[in-house]
Amino acid sequence: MRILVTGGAGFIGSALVRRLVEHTAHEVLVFDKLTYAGVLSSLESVAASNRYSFVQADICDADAVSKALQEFRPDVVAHLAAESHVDRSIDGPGDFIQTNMVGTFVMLNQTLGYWRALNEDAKAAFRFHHISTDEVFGSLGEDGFFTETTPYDPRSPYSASKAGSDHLVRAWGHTYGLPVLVTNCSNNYGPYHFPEKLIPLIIIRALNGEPLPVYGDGSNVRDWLFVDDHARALQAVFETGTPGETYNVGGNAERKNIEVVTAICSILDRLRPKDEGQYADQITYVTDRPGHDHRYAIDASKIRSDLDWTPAVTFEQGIEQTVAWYLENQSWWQDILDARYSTQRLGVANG
Ligand code: NAD
Ligand code: TDX
Repeated sequence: MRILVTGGAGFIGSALVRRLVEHTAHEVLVFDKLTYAGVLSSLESVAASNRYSFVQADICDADAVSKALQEFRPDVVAHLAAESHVDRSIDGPGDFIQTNMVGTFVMLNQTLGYWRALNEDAKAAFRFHHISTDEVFGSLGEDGFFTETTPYDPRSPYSASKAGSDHLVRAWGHTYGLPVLVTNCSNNYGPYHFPEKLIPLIIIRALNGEPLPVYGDGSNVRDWLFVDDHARALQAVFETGTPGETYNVGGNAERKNIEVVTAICSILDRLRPKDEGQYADQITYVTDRPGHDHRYAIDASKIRSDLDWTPAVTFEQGIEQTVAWYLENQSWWQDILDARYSTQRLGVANG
């Protein structure tokens, strides 16, 4: 198949592209603006493949989207391009509305025009796959799980913009018959994760001897999904999922933030012991994120029963691999620290 991947230079997009190029016969076009979060070196291992190509462009640019569709002629659009960081959405929501909502509208509208001109077989086989988040469902208490039918209740500018984009995608499916798929997944982690996110930020700051900021009391819970497991789920959904359906994807690995941070510290104590003391000595509780959602947890039974997908990597295996990857790939993250973002606090709303 020919797969157009928006946001393919990002964390999850690049994991999907590496998987598709290295483990399948599919052809891939990455369509990416290369914002602060787009990292071309994450695609180095596939750059020489003749089944990989790249175009630098904005999903809000209808002409650029149309040109990419007409020239590449995809069977699948895997739409991952987004502004993805909750803390940045608190500081500057405008880019989130623009890229996540307006950009998704442009992708849908241009894709619809392209799709309508396909022959009947190609039309029936085509998929527009929108990659979204469990944050659209809001915040859970101590019990319960998000299912595909949980009502939407987004609470941050980021999750509200993703909820809006999910609604647009389903509307294009219902109204125009575009064969759409939506996946809502939990917190991903793994190699090539941008240093603004909790896990890479903690690893890098620990190695640099800096305070490890835990928001609030550290009791917030996330359901951690290893990024390669997610990439495998995405492939299963666009290859075999039923158009019009939504699939929740989760890691079945709920952890409190403080448990994640202490797990990283103890792995580092073993793999890169400090001269004096332990990494956990650097843990510092800081002012909470405004509107901080308490708990996310996914019920992934639908994708398990319908598409035979389950996560293969446990949290203990995944976090060990991830810490080891950051130890072995300092040049990847040091370039980002030097040029783009150096792990400072974001998202403290100051009125
Ligand atoms: P990321 O921030 O690492 O990457 C986003 C990519 O999109 C970057 O390469 C960036 O350059 C590109 N991009 C941004 N704006 C663009 C625009 N206007 N036009 C073209 N390209 C643009 O994000 P990620 O963590 O890889 O997330 C990918 C998708 O998965 C997003 O839609 C996100 O909402 C969703 N998601 C992420 C997680 C997670 O834990 N990371 C969880 C659930 C859902
Ligand atoms: O320094 C920190 N300290 C801290 O305690 C940071 C950066 C985060 N946190 C907390 C906030 C969250 O409870 O850790 C948890 C994880 O934070 P993030 O890595 O910012 O992820 P989150 O806000 O949960 O959102 C992520 O998962 C869902 C992705 O960024 C989203 O794109 C995805 O939709």
